[in-house]
Amino acid sequence: MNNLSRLAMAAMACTLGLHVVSAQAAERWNMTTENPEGNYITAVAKEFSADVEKATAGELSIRVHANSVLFKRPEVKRAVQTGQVQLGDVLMSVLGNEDPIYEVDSVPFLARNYGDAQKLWKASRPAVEARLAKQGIKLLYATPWPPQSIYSKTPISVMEDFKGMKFRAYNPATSRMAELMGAVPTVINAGEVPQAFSTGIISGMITSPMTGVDTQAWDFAKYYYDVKAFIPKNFVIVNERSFKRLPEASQQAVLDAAARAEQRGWEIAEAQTSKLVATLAENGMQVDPAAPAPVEAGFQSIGQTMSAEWLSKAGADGQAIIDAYKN
Ligand code: PCA
Repeated sequence: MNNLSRLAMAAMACTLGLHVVSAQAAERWNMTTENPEGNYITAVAKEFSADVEKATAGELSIRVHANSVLFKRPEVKRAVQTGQVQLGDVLMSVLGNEDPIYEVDSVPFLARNYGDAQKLWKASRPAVEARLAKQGIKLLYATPWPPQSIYSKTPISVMEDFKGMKFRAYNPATSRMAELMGAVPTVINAGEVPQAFSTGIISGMITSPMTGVDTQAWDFAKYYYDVKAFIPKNFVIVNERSFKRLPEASQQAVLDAAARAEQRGWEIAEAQTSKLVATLAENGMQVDPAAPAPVEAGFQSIGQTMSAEWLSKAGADGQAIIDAYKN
């Protein structure tokens, strides 16, 4: 080693040393979140971060990176698992192909209102936590989306109106649903929805009024049918090793802040839903407070098919969740 590289090494060691000292003073984490500013799931994440910082008196600070700038939806879980980022917020049901337990909240017509969705979450949470724990991931909290409803460029009155329609899917369950509707599923990120509509890649979708407002759906879809087919959730997960490395008091502070975030998320979702639907109408969409009867019936039957399919994939664990949910 020449003198110059020795000098460089010494300088590096010095920097590292300083880094360790400052890390003891304050741990800095990053959190990747999916949604844009203005989305309440992002707001809950930011409040969670502020809450943790306050509760740990600045010992742990969490920087929230919104709008999927760090990782896209399909990459988030792996990024947290491998420690590329400490914390991630992601749609739980995007993991449906990995394990059907993750997509129980996306079985149409199983839980269509917040009360039922909360019961379903209570019944399924331990199984979700157990799966994540096996992969070195800890679940912190989950936030519900508003109920999922239909957006379309053209009016819908019967199930045949979906036939051949290019229909956006955002997880395995919505792909399957589109197929059963007779539509053609196309996977599109939420951020790319406006462009996909305007270029004719899709002409219909099922999502929440929150995502409708985020994407300004009135610019590209005229009709909204408030089917309320299911209530999916985003969950916030943390790399277990990073978590365990925190002082015990900070670990507890994170868990307490997570519990508060969970409570807030469900309250905000419920409080905002009707306002979000009203925003769609105010901007000129034709909002139907329910699906036309034949469409409601069509979804009912799709729900039955998908429930049966889900149960056969999810096995005894799945049955136990449904039993706990129904009791
Ligand atoms: N919005 C997300 C998932 C569910 C929702 O309401 C999306 O459309 O991608």
